[in-house]
Amino acid sequence: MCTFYRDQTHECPGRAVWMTTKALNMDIESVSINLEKGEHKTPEYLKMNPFHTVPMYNDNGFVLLESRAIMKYLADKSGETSLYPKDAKKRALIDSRLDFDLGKFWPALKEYAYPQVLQNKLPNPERENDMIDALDNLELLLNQSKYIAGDQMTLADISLFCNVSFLWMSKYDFSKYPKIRAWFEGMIKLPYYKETNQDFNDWIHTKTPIKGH
Ligand SMILES: N[C@@H](CCC(=O)N[C@@H](CS)C(=O)NCC(=O)O)C(=O)O
Repeated sequence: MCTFYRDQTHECPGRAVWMTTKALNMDIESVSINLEKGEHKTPEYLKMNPFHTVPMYNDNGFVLLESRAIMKYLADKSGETSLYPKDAKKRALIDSRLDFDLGKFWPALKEYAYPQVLQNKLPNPERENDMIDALDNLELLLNQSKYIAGDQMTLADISLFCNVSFLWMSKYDFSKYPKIRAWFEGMIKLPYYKETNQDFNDWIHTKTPIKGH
């Protein structure tokens, strides 16, 4: 049996996997994990995943961690080829954008936005520079093509969308990023956007907005 474990509040990586299952038209059982209640640290969960992270995917005992790896695996398994094509160059471009997300965008978001939104901390100017740099890079990418890795939507768009939406829903000011704004407005028109993002949007609206910058 295949089961996908995601955090109940649907922070960024779990939501990206969930959106991917919908984009691929895959009907996968999902289990909601309440991090605040420590459900990711129960003996049963730790047995599958000693790193106690979500998302996690369990395909008949084959356990996979890391959202981007799970998304790629699901795309390959589904046989659908537009989100993660087989062509070496197209795939390499998507991989490079996903690495940008994992290595640059997500760490900047975690250090800059998470403490403000989740712990009500003041913005850290150094971390703010990293966030601006990551957003400037994203704007540059979207200046080159309609989507993040070319002219069609791929896994890179879904992964980065979930991170950008954390900032967006926390009222970050995107006025100097017209390309990101246009791309984001397009992504929220996806037919499965509401189903996969509503709980997150409701949850984040109960948190502290990003402070002025
Ligand atoms: N790079 C990982 C990040 C996974 C991650 O850190 N998830 C957080 C929730 S957003 C988590 O599991 N936190 C609980 C913990 O680390 O104990 C991915 O993309 O899947």
